[in-house]
Amino acid sequence: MVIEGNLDGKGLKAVIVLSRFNSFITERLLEGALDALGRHGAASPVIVRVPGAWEMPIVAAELARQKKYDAVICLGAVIRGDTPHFDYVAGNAASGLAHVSVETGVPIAFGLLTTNSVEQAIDRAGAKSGNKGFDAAMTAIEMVNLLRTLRDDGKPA
Ligand code: INI
Repeated sequence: MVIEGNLDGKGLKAVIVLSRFNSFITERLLEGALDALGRHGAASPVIVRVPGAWEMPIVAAELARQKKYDAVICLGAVIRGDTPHFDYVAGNAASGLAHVSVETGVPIAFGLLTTNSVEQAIDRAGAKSGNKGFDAAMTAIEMVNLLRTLRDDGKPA
C-alpha cells in the first residue's frame, strides 16, 4: 500500500508568511505561491508580512497555534553576504520552522531561499530554476491532504 497526498486544494485554507527583506525576490515567490494555490482550487490565502526570515518562526508558531489554517507557507530569501550573518538568519529560520511544524502538527512549507548570490535567488524566483514559491504552495497542498489521510484512517482517498 502506498499512502500519499493528492494535489487537490479545494477548500484548503493557507496562510502565507512573507518576508519583506529582499522583497524584489520575495514578491516573485508570492506570485508563484498564489498561482499554485489558485490553479489547484484553494481559497485566496491570508498574507502576513514580516520584516525578515529571522522573524518567521515566531509568526509561523503563532499562526499554527491558532488552528485557523490548514497550512502555513513561509516565503523569504536569505542571500549570503561577506559576514557570518547569513548563517545565523538562515539557520535560525530553518530550525525554527521545522520545530514549529513538528510541535504543532500543522504543515509548514519551507519556501525560504538560502543562496550564495543574488543570481541564484533570481533563478529560483521565476527564472531558470522555476519558482520555489510555487513549489512551496504545492507541497503545502500535498502535505495537508497527506496528513488528513493519515489522521483519518490511514487509507488513501
Ligand atoms: N533577512 C532575510 O530575510 N534575508 C536576508 O538575506 C537577511 N540578511 O542578509 O541580513 C535578513 N536579515 C534580517 C533578519 O531576518 C531580521 O529581520 C533582522 O535581523 C531583525 O531581527
